[in-house]
Amino acid sequence: MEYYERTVLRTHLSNKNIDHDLRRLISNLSKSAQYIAFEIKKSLRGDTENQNTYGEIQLKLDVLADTIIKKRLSLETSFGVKDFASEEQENIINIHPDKEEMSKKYSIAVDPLDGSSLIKSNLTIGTIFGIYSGSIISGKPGRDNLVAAMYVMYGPETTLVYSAGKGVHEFIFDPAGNWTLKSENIIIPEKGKLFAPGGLRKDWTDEHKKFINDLEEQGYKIRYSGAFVSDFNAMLKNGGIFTYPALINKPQGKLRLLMELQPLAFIVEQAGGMATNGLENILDIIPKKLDQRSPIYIGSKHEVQLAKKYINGE
Ligand code: AFP
Repeated sequence: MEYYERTVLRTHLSNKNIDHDLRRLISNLSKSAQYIAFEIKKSLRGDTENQNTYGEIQLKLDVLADTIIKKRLSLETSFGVKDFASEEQENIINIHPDKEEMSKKYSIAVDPLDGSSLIKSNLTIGTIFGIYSGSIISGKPGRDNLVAAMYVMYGPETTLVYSAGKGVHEFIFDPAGNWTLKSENIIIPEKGKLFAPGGLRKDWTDEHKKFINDLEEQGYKIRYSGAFVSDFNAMLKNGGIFTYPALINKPQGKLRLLMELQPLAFIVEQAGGMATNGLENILDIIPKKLDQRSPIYIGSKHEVQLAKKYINGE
């Protein structure tokens, strides 16, 4: 199907009968991703002297990505954002201090540029958004607080994958400047043949070592780029498992629950997959603090269930 025949994001959201403010919010964030993609290309071309979109001196790209997302949200007129949390910020910030509390139905947690250490090697990196109803630290498990999640990949193609609880759908940013539908209702294969091991082998627990050894014995192939969002996408499309485990020196692992793990756990469950910390589902965890980290095993059901057996010493 040609680009011009495909459904664009805003039409798709409307057809899915998604709440008006949530539709506007997803569209607003997708627009920010377009600007981030533009700034990444400028930076890769060495065009760092020029000022960025907002007339500021060139910032580190992850800080710039954070700035773009916040600025575009602050320009929003039709709704308010309750909490805004970012990997680039110490604390929750109030994007719309002057808006009515009533208009602030949603909060956002974001990893503005996941994999930013890969920029200089021109590998695929991305942005991860979690959209929460009410406060981000709500005292509720992620399953009862997340209403949507989205990730954008800045790779050979700029793509956007989202779910608002009605399936997982992928869009591609086309030459005409639209997010056009590429695939609807994506389902992760029940079983795959790829794995991402996470961390350094010397820091692995015995349980994790035994799990990885088993996968290697079975002929699974390693796919580990250093960007969670890209490696996750590979598992979503091909089947398999991404893990960043509990390490001997970091029992909570490295990745952040609110900005990275819960959003992608929301998406993988919508696609028929699983996400666990080895003991409980990621979406059943009640986040206690903004930068809470967790071990993660996420992907096809078969491999995640096998991982749980090893981590629990079964
Ligand atoms: P950066 O955003 O600092 O590049 O870190 C990326 C990341 O948070 C996640 O996207 C990767 O899966 C993970 O770190 C890679 O960590 P290691 O460098 O320890 O393998």
